[in-house]
Amino acid sequence: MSGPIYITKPFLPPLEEYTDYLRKIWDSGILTNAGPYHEEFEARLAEHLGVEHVSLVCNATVGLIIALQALRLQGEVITTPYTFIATAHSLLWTNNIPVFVDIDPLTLNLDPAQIEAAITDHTRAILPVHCYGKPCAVEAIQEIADNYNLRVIYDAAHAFGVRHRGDSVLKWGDLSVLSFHATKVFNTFEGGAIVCADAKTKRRIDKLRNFGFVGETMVAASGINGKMSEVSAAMGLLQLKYASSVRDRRQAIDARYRKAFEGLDGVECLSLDEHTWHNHAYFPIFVGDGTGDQRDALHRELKRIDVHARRYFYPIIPDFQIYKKFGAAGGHPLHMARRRANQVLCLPIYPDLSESDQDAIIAIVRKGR
Ligand code: T4K
Repeated sequence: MSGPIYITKPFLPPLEEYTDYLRKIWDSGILTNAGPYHEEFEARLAEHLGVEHVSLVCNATVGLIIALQALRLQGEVITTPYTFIATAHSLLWTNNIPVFVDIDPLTLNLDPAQIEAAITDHTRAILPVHCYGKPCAVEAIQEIADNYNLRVIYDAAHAFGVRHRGDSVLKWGDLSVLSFHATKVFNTFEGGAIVCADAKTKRRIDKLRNFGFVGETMVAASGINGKMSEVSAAMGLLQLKYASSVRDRRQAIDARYRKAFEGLDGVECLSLDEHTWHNHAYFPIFVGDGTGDQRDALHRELKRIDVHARRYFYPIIPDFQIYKKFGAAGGHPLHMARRRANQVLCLPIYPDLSESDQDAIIAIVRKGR
């Protein structure tokens, strides 16, 4: 084993290519505030993703906050308990009330039937997550939103490049928010983007990410500093160049893991959908009976050989002390989310994870499940 193996290792383009960008940034002296690389990256990204409008932001957490603010939401927002803490935090930052409903254990995403059962007179929106990049039940969620006049904001932090039935999954809902954090399939050190369908909404988002300024002397809303810098935008332009080869490498590792665990008792993989163009952002496996014991034992075994798999997402959000008071809609026990959180282990997956390191990981999983 070649040193510690983490869940991910960011893809870094050749340094010389990045220093060319840096030199130009140094020459121009424009470091941030919608500089030339920012503008170029925003346009090229919309084209790459096949969406109408993209607004770059400094990270997805701030992106979610801006998205909620852009839609002027205030009330109950139905969301998933099985996610990273940032999803729920964005609701508290915007004074919305998270209402947690259970997930579908096969997709790890919000269960549409549970969403509908949780709607009250105070519900204003749904905030689903395309967990691990697997698309939510977008058609069913849109139907519910239309029937009850709710807005939908997708936390698409994991869903860079994902296509559903031949088209970008980011076109669903009112807004989608991507993350370009260092640990993501596509990274700009820190960063993210909000995707929307119309120019008017994009203008509002762009205003909100720049303190709410309209021109030099007018402030139209209590916006935030959500801007992406030129060094991040330059990194994004370079990442675009390599996005396809990075995805191919991830797909190959996914296929190798999947084959190794096929038919193996006690290890479940997340299925691939025939209608989805996956980005292979994560490789979660589900181990044990849902008590957490077997999963934790395997987690420790992997650590013993310096492999640092992660329990994304354990514990579920309503089990964090600060979220206990919100709980689940109707006191629901959230059995599915809790069970999956006690079973999940995300294995390392990144472009230069060697085959011998993959084999070492596979051997431990096969032995220790
Ligand atoms: N919504 C969802 C569903 C999300 O998953 C996330 C973030 C967000 C919203 C918010 O997006 P951002 O605001 O971050 O754009 C990480 C990431 O910080 C976080 O972005 C991500 N989800 C979450 C799932 O994972 P940690 O605290 O577990 O990361 P950390 O620092 O332990 O890194 C994991 C491993 O990656 C390290 O052991 C080593 C490796 N690594 C990490 C970094 C930062 C590197 O090799 N290089 C690096 O630069 O949260």
